[in-house]
Amino acid sequence: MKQTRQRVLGALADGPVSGPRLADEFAISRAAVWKHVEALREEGFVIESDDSGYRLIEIPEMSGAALELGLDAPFEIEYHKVIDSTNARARTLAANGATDSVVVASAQTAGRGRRNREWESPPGGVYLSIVCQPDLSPAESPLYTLAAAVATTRAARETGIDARIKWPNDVLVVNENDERKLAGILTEMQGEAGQVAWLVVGIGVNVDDPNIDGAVGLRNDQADKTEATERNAIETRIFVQRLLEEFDALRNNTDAILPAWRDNAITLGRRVRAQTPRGDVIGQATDIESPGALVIETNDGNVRIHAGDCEHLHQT
Ligand code: BT5
Repeated sequence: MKQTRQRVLGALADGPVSGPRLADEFAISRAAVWKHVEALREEGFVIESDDSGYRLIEIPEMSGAALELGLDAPFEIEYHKVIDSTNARARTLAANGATDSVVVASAQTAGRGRRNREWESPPGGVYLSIVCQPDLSPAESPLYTLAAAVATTRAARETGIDARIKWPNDVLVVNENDERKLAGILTEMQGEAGQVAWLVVGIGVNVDDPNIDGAVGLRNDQADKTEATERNAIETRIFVQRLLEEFDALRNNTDAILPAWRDNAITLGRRVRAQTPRGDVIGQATDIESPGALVIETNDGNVRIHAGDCEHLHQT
């Protein structure tokens, strides 16, 4: 049902097409065609009909079908205007056997960060969780967090902003000495006996000014007004599609993840303080090693940090 609707939408996007032709092409009744068109209209698509047939006039900014339209990655997308947490919903889907599903929402009422921290999720943001069943051991799963950070950074940079990755799971916009958080990533998984059963990669991206200390939105970094006006035209639908396409490409080419991460990271070369369960480590961040360890050069030699929070320090 959903697949046929998506194919009807694809045919509409390719040009005006008559009801009988759609019925023929997809071997369904004309009444079924009409029902699909009505359902798409309800989802926000503007579809006109006249003697020559149906004509797609407008695509909604956000909807499951709109996000799947023209998407060059094999994800099935479920869209919610508001949800408690896309990660919570994605975990339920994953536990029921789903894979390559993505839950997208424009607002969350109970968005989560790492270690039970809150992720503020006002309306107009992009909150999404990707469910997958990768052929990885649980220890390798940080690679997917890195891939998500690269994908988010690349999609954000395509909108014209200077996004950079901060280890391990933040995407920042950097202006002179000011770093603000554009996006955060929360990866959750279940696995045993050396194999991940499912993995959920949750990505929260600020779009409009979130009005949160230290945060920035895709549409509101402190660039000059003309650029900012252009940025207002950023289509969140295209941004989400580009993010998912980049993520899909990286998970299918895992050797490319670390080099791409190095290219987009701002943490490397910086003096950092990493807070770990075993105490703080201070030094110069020099590299990232598979599956996601930050290498810090300290007075006592190189230390590898596998998880924790990281603070960029001013150079001394
Ligand atoms: C993260 O945690 O950065 C991971 C955030 C993941 C959110 C996504 S949204 C889709 C999916 N569904 C969910 O429920 N979660 C995921 P962490 O590194 O722990 O950073 C959390 C900290 O970031 C908070 O303690 C605040 O200081 C700050 N923060 C909260 N909301 C923010 C926002 N909207 N923008 C920037 N910073 C924020």
